[in-house]
Amino acid sequence: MPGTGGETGIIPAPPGNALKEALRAATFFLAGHDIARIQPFGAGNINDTFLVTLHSGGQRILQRLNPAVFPEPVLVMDNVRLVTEHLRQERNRNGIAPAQFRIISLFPGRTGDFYRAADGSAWRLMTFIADSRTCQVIRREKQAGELGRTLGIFHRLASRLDPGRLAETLPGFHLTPRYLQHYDRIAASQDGKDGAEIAFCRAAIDQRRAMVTVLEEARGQLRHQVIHGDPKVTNFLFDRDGDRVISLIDLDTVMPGLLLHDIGDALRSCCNPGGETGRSGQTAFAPELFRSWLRGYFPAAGFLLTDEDRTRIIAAVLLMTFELGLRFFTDHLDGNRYFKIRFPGQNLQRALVQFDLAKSIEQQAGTLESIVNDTAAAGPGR
Ligand code: GN1
Ligand code: MG
Repeated sequence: MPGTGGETGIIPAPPGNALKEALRAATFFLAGHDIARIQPFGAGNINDTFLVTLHSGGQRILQRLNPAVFPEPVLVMDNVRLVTEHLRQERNRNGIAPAQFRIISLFPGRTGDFYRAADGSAWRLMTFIADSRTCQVIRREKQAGELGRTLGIFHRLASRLDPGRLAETLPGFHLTPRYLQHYDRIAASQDGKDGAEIAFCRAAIDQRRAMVTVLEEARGQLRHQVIHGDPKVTNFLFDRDGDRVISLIDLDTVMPGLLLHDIGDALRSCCNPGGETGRSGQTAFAPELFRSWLRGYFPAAGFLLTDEDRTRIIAAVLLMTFELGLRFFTDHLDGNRYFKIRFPGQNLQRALVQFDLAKSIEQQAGTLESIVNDTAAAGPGR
């Protein structure tokens, strides 16, 4: 399987080939003599990203879509184009300055939007948002508030786009019951020689089976619209010197979905100061970051939520945390075909962190419930 390192699923070590391929892709978009440097960039779990520096000093982001995850890159590109154009229009209409909410653009290539490599993978070139930085984890309340505010703006700007116009590039992406069925099939084919960590994950899943339908059962009463699909901490760009968020990137998963999918996923990422790669046993959900995030989100987009949405915020955070743990664990059992790993067992380690986080959310459910009630009542977003 290209890009995931074949049978073991470990990322291939020599970057030489990847860089050669990146250079070939870059020259589909740019004249070869304009390119000064290409270097690996970021740490996404799916795609391969490179920073291209031009002799003029300009910079671009070059990205290879992982064909094992995105078999239909044309649809992904169509969605990204449609959403970025819509966001731009709505940003103007809402009087938001471009510098406050920056939106990426795609560069056209010589004969189309993307370059097809010999292995079938698709490459595209995008703007690099200069003077920005990512944070690996959130530790300060102010930063959490900024993440909430920015996702709120994204939801508000996307709220008037007809979800029917977007392709469902990853069908059932947040359909947790579907992930559980897939897990059951994979787990049934295992030889049953479980170590303690595998047994822990199996038990963590079995204990929570009943909750996987919590959003699906209420779907008709929940806000459905275009969502981001992957609002984790590292997809928000902060300005270089301050704590202000200036962009929400990685639009490959923009899709019709529930606002609660995004809210749950954003909070499970933001309120875990240990990070997704932290040590299991040391993971805890931070209620003060949760409060700040909601204080940022509600005034920006809280009005989009129904009362039914509001009462399920904690259920959604728990569900998205559990879902990601389930996805990591299933991929570990299945030979790491989906999420890239840097060392054997990394997906198991990632799963343990999410299951620890789920437990921490459950233990604090009462506190979190009162935080939702206090912030929702106080916020002008209602
Ligand atoms: C993947 O591509 P990246 O690293 O931004 C995944 C998300 C997970 C995330 C967890 C298309 O995102 O759903 O929440 O890893 N993206 C896809 O880190 O599956
Ligand atoms: Mg992504």
